[in-house]
Amino acid sequence: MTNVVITGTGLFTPENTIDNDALVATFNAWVDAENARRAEAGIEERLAHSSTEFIVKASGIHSRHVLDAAGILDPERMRPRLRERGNDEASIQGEMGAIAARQALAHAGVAAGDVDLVIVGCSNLERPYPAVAVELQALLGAGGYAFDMNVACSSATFAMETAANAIRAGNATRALVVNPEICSAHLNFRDRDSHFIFGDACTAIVLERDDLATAEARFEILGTRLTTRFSNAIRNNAGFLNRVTDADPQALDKLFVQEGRRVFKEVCPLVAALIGEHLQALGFSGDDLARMWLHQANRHMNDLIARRVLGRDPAEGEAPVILDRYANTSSAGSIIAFHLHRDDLAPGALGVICSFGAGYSAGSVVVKRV
Ligand code: CO8
Repeated sequence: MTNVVITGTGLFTPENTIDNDALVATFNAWVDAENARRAEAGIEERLAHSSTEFIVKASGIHSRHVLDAAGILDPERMRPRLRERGNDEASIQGEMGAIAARQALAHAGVAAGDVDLVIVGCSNLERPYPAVAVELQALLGAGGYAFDMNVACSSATFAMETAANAIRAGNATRALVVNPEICSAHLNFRDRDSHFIFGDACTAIVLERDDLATAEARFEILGTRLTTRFSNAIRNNAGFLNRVTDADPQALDKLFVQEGRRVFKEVCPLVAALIGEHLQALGFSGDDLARMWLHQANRHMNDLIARRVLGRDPAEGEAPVILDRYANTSSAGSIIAFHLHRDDLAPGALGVICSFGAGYSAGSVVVKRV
């Protein structure tokens, strides 16, 4: 069978950062203004303040990178302000994708023209068509074919399986998987339960047929396993039918909405079982893992999943955490962890990249350092 290897990764990190204190100050300023409005209107129900202490304790998040901080931190606006691109300009996701992709290609020592599959996978695409992936293919000068896909936070691992299968089937030789996540654009910064959760970033991964790869450092994909189970606990009702159902496009259900505690309880066992069963099917166990690059939503979730898979507390660095400074970047999270925390692994070391989120969906990619 054709072996598929990961030979390069890239990461675009927006320059702007917002720490918890700044985010909470804006939120609380808006709450005070809103409560004053309510008092004036004779409405009894009052909104509660947010707090940095809660955010750190509940999630492990300290700060996040965003494409635009000023719009988010303006209590009158509380959403990013991004310039609309003309049809003759690169789209925002195309631009982020090109930066991350060029880094990944340089890392892999692959010319863009030798790529024959580009998959853009993310939680929200800035337009339905033409596919951002096809635009990115043109921006990079890649060949072959390209398409977009969306499996929310699991988009990267689902796209990796798709790319690996295309390479194994002989339909592609070198693939780029790109995850441009602009989470700040679909987050309700006036929702106390979730205003702190997300950040923006874009990752890129190069996958190649092993016999064609030239990069010295490679990670062979030993197997992929995906699972989905329908749930409304994480939902976003924005869609092209909003216009014809006369739904209010500004209604809050057209943004990210979740029952966080329920997600925590239901997703952790699902993910731990997925990784455990996947390892077993490949003839391994948790004891064989040198590293777990987990989806970055919540520090406690990752600790719990790692503990269940390994059968003990993870040692420092065994399940690297990047959400402290990136927050949840949806599908980019596990790939950022992989991008930043893999070079120290010795040949033969085994690891798992695992993402999970809305759907529910979860994907496991078991890799071996070659
Ligand atoms: N400040 C202070 N107190 C607060 C705040 C706040 N900001 N928010 C809530 N509280 C209070 C609550 O009111 C509650 O008070 P009380 O006990 O008096 O009722 C108390 O704190 C506890 O509240 P919770 O039970 O909600 O808190 P948790 O400990 O459960 O923590 C979390 C909340 C951090 C959200 C946690 O539940 C969590 O991380 N869950 C998992 C979430 C997750 O992984 N979701 C996956 C989403 S990602 C995904 O699938 C991709 C979607 C597409 C991307 C979308 C981009 C925008």
